[in-house]
Amino acid sequence: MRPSEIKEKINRFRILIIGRANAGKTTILKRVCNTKENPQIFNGAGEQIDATVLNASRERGEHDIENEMIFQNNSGFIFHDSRGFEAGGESEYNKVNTFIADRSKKIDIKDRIHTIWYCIPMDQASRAFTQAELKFFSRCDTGSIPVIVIFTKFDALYDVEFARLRKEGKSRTDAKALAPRHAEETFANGTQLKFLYHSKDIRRPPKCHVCLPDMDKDDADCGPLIKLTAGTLDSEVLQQLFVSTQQTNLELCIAYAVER
Ligand SMILES: Nc1nc2c(ncn2[C@@H]2O[C@H](COP(=O)(O)OP(=O)(O)O)[C@@H](O)[C@H]2O)c(=O)[nH]1
Ligand SMILES: [Mg+2]
Repeated sequence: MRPSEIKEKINRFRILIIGRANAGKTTILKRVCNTKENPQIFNGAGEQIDATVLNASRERGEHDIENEMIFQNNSGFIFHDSRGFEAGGESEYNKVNTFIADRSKKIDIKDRIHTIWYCIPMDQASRAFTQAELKFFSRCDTGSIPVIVIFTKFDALYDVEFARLRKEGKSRTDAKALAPRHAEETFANGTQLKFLYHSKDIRRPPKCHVCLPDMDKDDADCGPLIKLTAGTLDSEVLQQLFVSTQQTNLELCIAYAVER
């Protein structure tokens, strides 16, 4: 598809993905669009940003929140990427907040943000919420836009559990087999989720969350994220729009078609 054709497509589902650098955002977007290619990037005025210029700069222009990223492979999605507000910086937070507020005022449904995916990586030593995350979930008014937290790199917790099971004397084979389920249980009963959904400091908790391991692997499965996203949309128009982007997720399309 030529860039002009890509831009012309009207039926699009617009997602804002937020998360610190290296959280695994781009990896998830590629997985969702079933591609290994980098996205095409358009600025706020709809002009394509030159790929040769982008390759020269490390940022590749992905982190201006106004920019639209579209993957040739699945142009039903438009993504906005925010690298979050690493140090809890007020100006970065304001940028995200303003962007969400501005987009919410758009009259045309296609210009609004339809879903927010907030990525929190599990491969960090502390695994505590950062100031940026606290700020977002205590203050950011996302209105009617569903916010889904994605606990990315969840396989890091498998590794932790594997080490623990080995210490308990389990064989390598047993520890490997048990680690994922143990990690999921430990996490489900752990402090992070309790804090996210029940702390009085978190005044605007997400709608739901999903844990995604091994998104960097070839056989990665982003199905749980797709299903959850479809499930959080409250209008039928948006549900249909979302399902129509699911070229790679036939099962979901069929499920909705049957329901209707
Ligand atoms: N172990 C593991 N590594 C991942 C996963 N997802 C992404 N990565 C790696 O994390 C690094 C950063 O990913 P990227 O998508 O570029 O992060 P971004 O900066 O948020 O866009 C890359 O080296 C990925 O291969 C995952 O689910 N598990
Ligand atoms: Mg990225």
